[in-house]
Amino acid sequence: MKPTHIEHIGIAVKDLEVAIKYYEDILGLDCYAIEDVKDQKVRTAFFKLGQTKIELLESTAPDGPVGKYIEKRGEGVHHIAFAVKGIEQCLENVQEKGVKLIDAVPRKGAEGLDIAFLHPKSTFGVLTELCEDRSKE
Ligand code: CMX
Repeated sequence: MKPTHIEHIGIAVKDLEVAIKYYEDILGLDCYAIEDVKDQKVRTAFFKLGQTKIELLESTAPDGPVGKYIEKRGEGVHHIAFAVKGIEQCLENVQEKGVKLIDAVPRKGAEGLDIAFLHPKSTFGVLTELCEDRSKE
């Protein structure tokens, strides 16, 4: 596996609108999309910086992954997403090397990407996402 770039950094926030204001007014970035990802129980806001995005994540349910994360650890960096080619093969390869997968099979994430998570207990405490954009194929 050889990621091409960091696709996005996911940041858990309590209030999406308040956090968007910081990224826009203080850091000078533009929020170009807000999207509900229902099966992940999050509302997301996106900013682009070069090839990489910042993805703000607000929980829409206390029992969702981001709701639980904020309850336990507070706001902060939630995950790092690496862009890869051939995500199914990548998952097979990392699993063979002993990494615990959260998603053995990719699913649809925000912006229509194919995504899969690796377990933070296998990745030095950093929840790691692999993602592939097949929309232009
Ligand atoms: N980064 C690092 N560690 C994390 C973590 C994160 N984002 N989320 C949970 N953990 C740790 C917890 O602190 C806990 O550690 P300890 O046992 O040492 O206390 C351990 O993982 C288990 O956490 P938990 O709160 O009991 O939660 P679960 O085991 O039920 O779930 C996880 C944890 C990572 C498997 C789950 O959050 C998950 O499946 N995440 C992937 C999906 C996701 O995060 N979606 C949101 C973003 C979607 C998007 O980008 O569109």
